[in-house]
Amino acid sequence: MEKTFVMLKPDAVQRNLAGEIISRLEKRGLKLVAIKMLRIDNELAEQHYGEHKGKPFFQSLVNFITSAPVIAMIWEGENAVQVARKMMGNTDPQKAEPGTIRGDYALFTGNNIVHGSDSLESAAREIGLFFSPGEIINYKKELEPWVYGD
Ligand code: D4T
Repeated sequence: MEKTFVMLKPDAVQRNLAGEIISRLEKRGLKLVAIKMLRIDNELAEQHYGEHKGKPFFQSLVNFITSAPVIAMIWEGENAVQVARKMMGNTDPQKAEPGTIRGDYALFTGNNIVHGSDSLESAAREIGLFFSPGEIINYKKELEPWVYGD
């Protein structure tokens, strides 16, 4: 089953939105297989956002993501990468549809409360950056047939 990396950014934690966002992903039927709170340091921030190095918003992005704790997670499910991205909505919350996480809880691109991997390759890279294999829990949930059918 596909795995995706999701991170609740510092603004989500500070604004008490962590439970709400986790609840949405859970209720959709995705399965949480790893979770940790951490304070990202500069080195990890630069690795995670390496593709944006050199862009005008890079430094503010690094400053923001290192400013307070985040919650890093791995969610598993069929087509989990695209399903989670769609639930998050447009990177710019003002363009995100109501009903999406950003469309319901954010107003500014720099503070868009949540990150989700944009491809299977990014998911594998980001999972490797934030988690060791032993931190990923392989388990069964009895409701899976109710989510996916038999
Ligand atoms: P992340 O990676 O945080 O899930 O965001 P997206 O995948 O939706 O969008 P992205 O990689 O293009 O941007 C990464 C991160 O940079 C911030 N950002 C982005 C910003 O502050 N100003 C900008 O102009 C852009 C494009 C927001 C998300």
